[in-house]
Amino acid sequence: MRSLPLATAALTAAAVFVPSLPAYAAPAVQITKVYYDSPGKDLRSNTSLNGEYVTIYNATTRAIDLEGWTVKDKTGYTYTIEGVILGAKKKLTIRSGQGSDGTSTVYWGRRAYVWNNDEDVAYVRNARGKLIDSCGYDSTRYDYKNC
Ligand SMILES: [Ca+2]
Ligand SMILES: [Ca+2]
Repeated sequence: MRSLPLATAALTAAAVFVPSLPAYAAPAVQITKVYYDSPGKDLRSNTSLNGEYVTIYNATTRAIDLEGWTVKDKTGYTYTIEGVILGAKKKLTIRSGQGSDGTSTVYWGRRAYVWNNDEDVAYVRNARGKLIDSCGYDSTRYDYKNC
């Protein structure tokens, strides 16, 4: 039997495989908002730092254990989620400053901003480091981005 050239074989495999996938698979956990320019002057007060946040959303109908998941910016600042099981259709807000973690809000604990006012990208990865969702922006005309 004549073997197909490699490229053709790969193309054939892809042609068979792709149609079986949904046209668009929405991430199980989605970044819904990055509030990157906190209200008022950016004087690094804890209130101002906490005015900066990213919100993620469990789009599924089951709870997801976010232990070990990370939120990262373009520079590489990383927040690792601990002790949060996000209920079905629930949101978790990660504020940049310091505070007491709750079920719907957790604190990065930084004394400096994470999300650049001009442009940045938020990445959410699961505990195994797989990229689950990202949200980028590049405008100073707005203070936040709905993803
Ligand atoms: Ca500001
Ligand atoms: Ca940044």
